[in-house]
Amino acid sequence: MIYQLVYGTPDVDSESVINKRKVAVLKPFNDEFYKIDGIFEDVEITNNSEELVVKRKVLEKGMAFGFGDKVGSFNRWGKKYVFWNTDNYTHHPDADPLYKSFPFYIFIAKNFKYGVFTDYPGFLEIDLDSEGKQEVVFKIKGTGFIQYIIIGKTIKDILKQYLYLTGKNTAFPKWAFGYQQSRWSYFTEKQVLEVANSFRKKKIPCDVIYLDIDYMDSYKVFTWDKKNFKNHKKMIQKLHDKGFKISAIIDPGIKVEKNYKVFEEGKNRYFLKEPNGEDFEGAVWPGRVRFPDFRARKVRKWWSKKIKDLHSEGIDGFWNDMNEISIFATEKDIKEIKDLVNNIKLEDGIDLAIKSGTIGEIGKRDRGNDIVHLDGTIHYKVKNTYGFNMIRSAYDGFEKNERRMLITRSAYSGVQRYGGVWTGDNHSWWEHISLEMNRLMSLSLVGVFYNGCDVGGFNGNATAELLVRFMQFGSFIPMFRNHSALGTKNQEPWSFGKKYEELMRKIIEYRYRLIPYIYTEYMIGVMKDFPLLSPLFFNFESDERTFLVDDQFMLGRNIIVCPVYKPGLNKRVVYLPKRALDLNKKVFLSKGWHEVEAPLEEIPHFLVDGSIMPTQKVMSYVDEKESDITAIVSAYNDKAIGYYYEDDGISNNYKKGMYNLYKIVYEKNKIEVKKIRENYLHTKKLWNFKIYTKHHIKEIKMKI
Ligand code: MIG
Repeated sequence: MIYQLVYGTPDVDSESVINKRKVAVLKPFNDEFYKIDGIFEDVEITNNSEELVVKRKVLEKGMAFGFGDKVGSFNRWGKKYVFWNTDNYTHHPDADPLYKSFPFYIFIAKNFKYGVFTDYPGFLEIDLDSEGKQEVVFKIKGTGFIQYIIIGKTIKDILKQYLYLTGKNTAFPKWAFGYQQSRWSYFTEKQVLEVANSFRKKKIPCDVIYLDIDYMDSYKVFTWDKKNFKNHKKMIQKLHDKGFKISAIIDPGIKVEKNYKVFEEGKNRYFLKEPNGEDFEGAVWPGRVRFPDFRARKVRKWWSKKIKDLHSEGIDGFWNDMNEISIFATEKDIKEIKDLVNNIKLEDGIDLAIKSGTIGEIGKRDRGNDIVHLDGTIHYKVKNTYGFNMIRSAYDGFEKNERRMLITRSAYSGVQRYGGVWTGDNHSWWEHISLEMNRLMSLSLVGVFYNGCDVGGFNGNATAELLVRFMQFGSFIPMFRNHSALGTKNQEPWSFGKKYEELMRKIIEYRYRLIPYIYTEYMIGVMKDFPLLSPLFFNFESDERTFLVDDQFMLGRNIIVCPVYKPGLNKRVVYLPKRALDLNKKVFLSKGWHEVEAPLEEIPHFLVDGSIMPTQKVMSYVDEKESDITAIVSAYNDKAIGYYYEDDGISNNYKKGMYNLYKIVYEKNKIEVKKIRENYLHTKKLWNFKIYTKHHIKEIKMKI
């Protein structure tokens, strides 16, 4: 059940909600409203011309999960959060706001369970009882907002309803689940090809190579550097011939330069404006830039055409960066600094730093917030949807029936309709392995199923051990992309000598073995609205202990992953909500806490009892060749169920039912294959079932 509450008089549409049918609209404070027990006791609203504050008493203390990739503890209860998309590039435990706004959380108390989605795309603050008085407070800088209360029996059901409201996930191409290599930057086409060739020469599987900002001519979007990427068409061809896909970065800032086509087309037509009607300007990588107003349909159309052109040149995917909007400085800032030079003295101490902008994070300073959109909307009221509309525009640059590989750094609720996200500029810190676990689980809980982080860490220098542990973790998350920053130590799998290269190869190879399982779980999840990566409690919510486990997660419904995130450790404690097969040792462990071994070459991970995991042979890239299937069967009591999904992996024909889905039931020595659907070309394969039971290990071979 979804209730819509309208507070004050909302004056902007975030466009996050697609489905208003079947939503019960409630007026705060009428009788109906108070009938929803436990949620609406004692509501207080205050407003003045600048802000609107809604305060609510909560009857029971509880836990809250969600808000996407914010930092801080996994359980969000007890803190205040700001939603104001910001390029906040040091993810220390208190860094807030960050790049994205997903103002949705799921509240869980003893007697209640519900989701709260506060749909407001401007400045929003949500205080989840930071004062400890069992009070939640929603504050906006605006005249009104819409909130949805989603009531469901289970967390799964609440998330499903949230996706009913904000839209289903768009399915990524199958190759997006292969390994991906990135770096800021591979500076020349020669370098790009060298990296790609190294993967093939060293027999390390890889599907995608990324191009960061240096492929462009002076950072001009939709251009190529004439010197370093002189033969980019040839480069693309060579990469494709070797089975690679290419993803190129796209920033929103358009360089102000006479005769630069994109600028000339956009000027005085498609860009955000100053209050006086002139195009707004800021400084980003290209120098002086202007920003397309993606909120306007005609601008999205114009932009999507450019994406389409680049796509037809052979660029397979895109990553949208700097779209918070991240702006280094504006004319106003420069003026202020100039004034400062004359007026301020060292004696002014901290004031000097604050005023000149040399302290604090870039976006925390309100740069250009009086910008105006083409439809007259003031930017600060819709700021959090800038990235959302940018990726939406890229989405339109593809053929309707084609799957997109699109990720964005800045986002807002509903972004899953157009693409996925990565968590921005993390560090090569041990703490960030555990942080990223929390962030990715939280992204899944706000409905973004294709998510990932810079594996290995973006800023700072990785050590060999850290990289191994980060890669082990990364090999079990939806987007397995290694990325690192300019000036940091290289992080390609071979960067730490032979011994580590061997370890890294094993990690990546294992990822490729798991592709049939990963892809099956992902696609069923896209269709049925459950995430590929999830916290334990998502699948085991009747077990209260799972809510306290924030350093393990599940990949699909059957694998429990327990990364090592501290140096020097060769053991860790794991919690199993159900008996499971240790996939390293191939022994069963019972429900409960265990200390398990975790030497550097192993990441503890478990296959839940009663399930089947289909795996394939290692290949250099996804779908390089046909493969037999080896199915690991975790059947303590001689019983297990598994699924196997297949389709073309690149089109949206799955929406028309053109796929195969088999349910495989193992019971007492017999395998039964049930066709749930067989609407796609199917070539029979040899399946080798490796069955683990409490008594013995056995094998069954058959063609399916
Ligand atoms: O100001 O394009 O998060 O992934 O490598 C830094 C350069 C701009 C930030 C992105 C990062 C990317 C980098 N970008």
